[in-house]
Amino acid sequence: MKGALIGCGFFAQNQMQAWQAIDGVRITAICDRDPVRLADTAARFGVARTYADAGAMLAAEDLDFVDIATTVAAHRPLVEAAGQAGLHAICQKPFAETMADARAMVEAMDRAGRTLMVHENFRWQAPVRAAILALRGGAVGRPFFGRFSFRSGHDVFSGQPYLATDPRFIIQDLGIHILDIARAALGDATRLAASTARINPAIRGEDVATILLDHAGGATSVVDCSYATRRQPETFPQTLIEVEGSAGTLRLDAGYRLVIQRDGAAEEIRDVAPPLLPWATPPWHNIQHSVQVIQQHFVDCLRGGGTPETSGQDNLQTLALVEAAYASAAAGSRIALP
Ligand code: NAD
Ligand code: 89Y
Repeated sequence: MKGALIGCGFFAQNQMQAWQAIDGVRITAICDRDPVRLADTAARFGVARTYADAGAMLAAEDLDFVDIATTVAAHRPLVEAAGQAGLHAICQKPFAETMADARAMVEAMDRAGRTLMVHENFRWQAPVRAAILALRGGAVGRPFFGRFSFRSGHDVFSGQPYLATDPRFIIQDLGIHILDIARAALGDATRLAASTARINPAIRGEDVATILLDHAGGATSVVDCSYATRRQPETFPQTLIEVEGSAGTLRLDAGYRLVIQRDGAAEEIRDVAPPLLPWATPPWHNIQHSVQVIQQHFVDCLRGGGTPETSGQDNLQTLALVEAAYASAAAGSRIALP
């Protein structure tokens, strides 16, 4: 399978590492409008065919898929160009800047009859996946409460400077993953209320968000995110989870410890730490491993004809939660989801 990478920035380096580890897949061409990043990535991964313009690359190359690793503003035109070129596509999160763009992207790829997956990788992190699979397997019976928590003071701005200057920060960048985990664990939401704050005076957007969700299945959950939290141990980039159900309680604790307590049974404690891949660097190794897992899932879906769990269509629901959270925080009201 031949793929091309568009966007050779900070996070794409992980995607390139992961592609190298996936059997039967090769990234044969790469594109970036920044010549330095393009040349560095080409040299690092030994890619000979390089382009400054994605359209020129799609016209010249014989490809099966594109991996879109640019920031969000370029996602819609690039996904549409992939569809027009008859290619499958993976697109980084946040999928789109607006719901209208996201729907147009899904429609474009449907019209082209090609697979569109959003690189929504947090639900594929080994510890998070272990918790989701336990819940889906009935570990706590019928869930009635959940808490999905990401609180950190890690400096994410040095690697991703746009996070400090974009008008939207934590919900669009990080909360989107935690909302997606809440969906994967407890199902879609019907109503949401959010409040936000900016604690760090050096950034433009919000760095704290607390979101209350009503899920269609009857559970209530809290998604709380912060990049203003000073505490030890620093848990970046761990999502901590608690779910209470009719038959027990599940916790994903700091240090990748999954604890399941069921009525009348001894507490079950599992070490669900992610593996440290040879190319990974702690503490990012949890995220880096999930990149390899989600890209393998994409390839498996293409080979087997399946629909990715985080397809473009599926991700419309996650993006709707992001939009509703900003709308709720701005209006100070609870928002019903379509
Ligand atoms: P970045 O700014 O470091 O890199 C983006 C690159 O894309 C830049 O080199 C830029 O020149 C290039 N680019 C932009 N538009 C282009 C176009 N039209 N044609 C060619 N090149 C273009 O950004 P980043 O930090 O690597 O983030 C990229 C995306 O990855 C973002 O959407 C971000 O939210 C996401 N991300 C995801 C995770 C995750 O865990 N899933 C983690 C970090 C970042
Ligand atoms: O961009 C973000 C993401 O998707 O995961 C962590 C991150 O790099 C910083 O919040």
